[in-house]
Amino acid sequence: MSFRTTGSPGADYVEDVSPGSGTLPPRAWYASSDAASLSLNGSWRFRLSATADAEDDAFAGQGYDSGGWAEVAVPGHWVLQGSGDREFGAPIYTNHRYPFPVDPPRVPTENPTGDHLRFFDLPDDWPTLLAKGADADGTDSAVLRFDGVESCARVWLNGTVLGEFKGSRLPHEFAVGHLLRPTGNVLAVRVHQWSAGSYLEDQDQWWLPGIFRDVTLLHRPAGSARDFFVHASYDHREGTGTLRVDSDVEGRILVPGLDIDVETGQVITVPVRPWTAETPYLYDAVLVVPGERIPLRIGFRTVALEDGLIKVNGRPLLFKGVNRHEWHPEHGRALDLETMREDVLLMKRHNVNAVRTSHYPPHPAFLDLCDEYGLWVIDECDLETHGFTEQGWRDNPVDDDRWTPALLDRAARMVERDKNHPSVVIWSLGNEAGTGRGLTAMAEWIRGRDGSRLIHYEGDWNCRDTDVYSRMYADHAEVDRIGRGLDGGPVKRRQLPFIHCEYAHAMGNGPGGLADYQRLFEAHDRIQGGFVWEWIDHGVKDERYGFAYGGDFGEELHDGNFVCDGLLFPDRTPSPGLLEYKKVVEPVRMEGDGVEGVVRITNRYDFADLSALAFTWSYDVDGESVGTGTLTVPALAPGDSADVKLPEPPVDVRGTETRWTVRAVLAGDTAWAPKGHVVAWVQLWCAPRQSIGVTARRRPALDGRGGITLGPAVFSARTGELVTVGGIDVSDLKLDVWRAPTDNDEGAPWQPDLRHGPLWRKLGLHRMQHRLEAVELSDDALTVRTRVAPAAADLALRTVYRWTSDGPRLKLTVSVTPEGDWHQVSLPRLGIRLGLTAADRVRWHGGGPGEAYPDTGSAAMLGRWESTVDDLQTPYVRPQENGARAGVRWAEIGRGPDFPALRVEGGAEFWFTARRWTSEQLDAANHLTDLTPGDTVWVNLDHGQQGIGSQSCGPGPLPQYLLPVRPTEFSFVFSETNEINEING
Ligand code: IPT
Repeated sequence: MSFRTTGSPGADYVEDVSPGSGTLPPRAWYASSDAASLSLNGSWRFRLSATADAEDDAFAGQGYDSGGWAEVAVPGHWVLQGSGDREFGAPIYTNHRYPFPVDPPRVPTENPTGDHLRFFDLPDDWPTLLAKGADADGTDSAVLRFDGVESCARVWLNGTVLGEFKGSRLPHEFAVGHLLRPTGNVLAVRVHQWSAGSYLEDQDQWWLPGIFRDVTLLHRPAGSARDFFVHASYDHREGTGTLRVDSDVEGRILVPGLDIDVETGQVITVPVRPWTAETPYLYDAVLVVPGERIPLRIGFRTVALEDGLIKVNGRPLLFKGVNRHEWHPEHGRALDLETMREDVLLMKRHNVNAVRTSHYPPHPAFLDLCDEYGLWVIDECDLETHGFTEQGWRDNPVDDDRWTPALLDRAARMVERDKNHPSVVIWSLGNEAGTGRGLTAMAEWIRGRDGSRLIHYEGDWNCRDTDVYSRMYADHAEVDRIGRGLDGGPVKRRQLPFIHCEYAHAMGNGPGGLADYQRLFEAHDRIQGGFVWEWIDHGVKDERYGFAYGGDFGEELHDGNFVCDGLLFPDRTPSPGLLEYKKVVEPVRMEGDGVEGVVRITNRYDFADLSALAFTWSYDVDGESVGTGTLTVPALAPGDSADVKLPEPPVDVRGTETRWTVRAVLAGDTAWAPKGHVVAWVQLWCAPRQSIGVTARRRPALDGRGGITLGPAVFSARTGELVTVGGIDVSDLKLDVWRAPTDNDEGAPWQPDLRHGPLWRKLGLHRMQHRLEAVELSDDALTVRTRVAPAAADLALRTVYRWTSDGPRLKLTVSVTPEGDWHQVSLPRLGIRLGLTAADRVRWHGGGPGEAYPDTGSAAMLGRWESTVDDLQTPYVRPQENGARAGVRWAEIGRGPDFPALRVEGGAEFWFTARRWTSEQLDAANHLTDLTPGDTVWVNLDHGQQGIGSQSCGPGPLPQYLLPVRPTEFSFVFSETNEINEING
């Protein structure tokens, strides 16, 4: 006899592919200005069970004693709550693999199930209100709304089961008016971590069960609107907007700013200011129906596919976008309004103009913010079945008709909820779900319901269902081919615009190559921009590690720190990648010739003129500004340029490096940044740097105590190693070619191209041995000859250190000659490293203030900068090479006031890095908490660094950013200085 047919008898709905039962049809998300609502957020009673059917439904009834239950915060994920010892289980991170057997629609018997209870009384005026409900029996007089529950819930109110639903990041509503009581209401929600819906929610992120968005009780008065659709288009030829608001319940629509007062369903055309992400003009309006007034913010804009281009209001646009997952390091995907606003403000301040809501519709309030501050949105449906790739996409739900109702339900819940947002210009069917009839059905439904927007889905390489050709992680060469229309593909695709919906994988240090992509995006009309992967690292705040990533919770399967691949650190501090992106996509291009004193200014906005910006100049001598002023720039229209004359240089300084820095700044306060905020900048040379000469005037001499003296320095006579410069002790100065591989150096295992990190390690670049061959004293130099090579290989770098001095200064010339077959290898870095004790502060003239590498250096501004050693570190969640300052002319490092500092000048400009641990320690660390500062500060002075690329999910560094192994000579000049005294902490 079989008595167990499904994983959970009594909970059959869990494995049912249908979207649910008992819920109301989807509709627009809005806040009524006069119909009451009651937030049920807060502390809820909570009981966790190991399986879906461990407990019966007695808890949902009146009078149940839940006194012994725990409490959780709603919105929230239970695995991120409870006591520190993971009282309620732990988060699981997998990229695309399902953390359970692939046996659709079955889910594990072990199915963490959270019973939630909320007791509430109605506010005093509600009983009377409810009596005047939307229908005679009061059924619809109140609606209970869940904005997001992962992954499946059954709901009871006062002991009556309302229904079940799936679709975690979508709203679900029940009519509850007839069940409400003035006092003592019991809302019971049983939430299952795993359900058939989990197969559709295989996004690359933490699996986080719980009621993670708001729960709200909405009074629905008789004659309330239910659903409405705002159609607000813009005719750019006429300068007019056409408005029609369709509403389930007839009423009037009032737009005071436009003198509009018309009936719902009526079409009206009037002159308007259009909405764009650059000029987010919204008209306050009210929809008045017999039962309520609904405030609206209307943006007039028209999205069209025309001449093979995505156009808004008649003009093609260029997306400078990011992929945004919802993330908070303590609350997971339960974001509060201020965190959402912070995301939007950070985007606007970093010149980001678009968001793909990867890979599900965000909290609806986020879209209100996008409307208000101005961001283009690709709204993506809550759908990903990526794990089916493990079985060659066999049984993929999107190609199985049984699942189509669930897919259509998800499409409808997204479109209906978000249809009134001007910021949403494209609907996306989902992400990484292979191909199949279900996707076509979704596209057809969406097109039928809303013909005013375009449809996106990256997996549709033939563009069968979509209006835009979209790809992820295409390399630069392919993007160029696509731009030139040489990429082939079916006729339909060839006529469509291209967007790079994911590119520039921002995992760890990087992404590299952004500027090269942007040049291609700007060069080809067909390419309408891209969306960097991704906005924020999903690190989980953790006592043990600072921020935890995959594997830190003992998951059976996990994908490590692949979940930390954002432009923001988990605490929302911008990473160098975001600063680079800001510079690369800046909306004003400035170029020119500092000697001639002319700067060519081009408006790179798609819609706005330059009237919101002011322009300033600074004249810099050896990195220090000696004069500033403003520039008068015409309010150029989008795409227009003007040549603007710079003033006469304020000083005439020969023989020093001089340059202009021109900045475009906000002329006044905006909603997203204050007056003076820098939007774009450029530096133009007047006179280049002269490299310093050191004439060899001193003779090295044995000091009779085992040392060799030369100018300010003492060396070991036995090893030829530098011991002191002036009063400063130096240790272990030698050639260094190793860096702690970045995530992008390591590359993803599936990458077909050469992965540098693993090759470096295989060759042994991290364990180079230095064999001393000779210490030679001559009339004017100390020469130390070495052979630097890894065990087990016949590859080597013959390295000669030649030391000379003019008295106060000590010059080191390093010559490196490769031996053996290095032709397939490039080096992580090439330079010297040395140890200093008691060094805390650094001052330098070069790129700053932040780190830069060969293909991430756009945002490094030349100037004089200073920092503590600790502040030079970039806190990548998984420690790796970081913190290099580029284009350094000279650097001084010392303890600070009243102590001597070591000054280093480069023969050529160099890369400067200083840290309290070695590269080997950095390499060995898995979390920031593994890094323990030692007494020595390790300083790297690099002649070269390899670029970063984006191979953790995309292409590696472009060839021009590799550091090939070839005969090389470079030099540094050391001296002792007291100038660091000028730095006062
Ligand atoms: C791509 C996914 O769409 C995205 O969700 C994320 O996983 C990203 O990669 C990597 O961080 S899929 C990629 C493996 C082609």
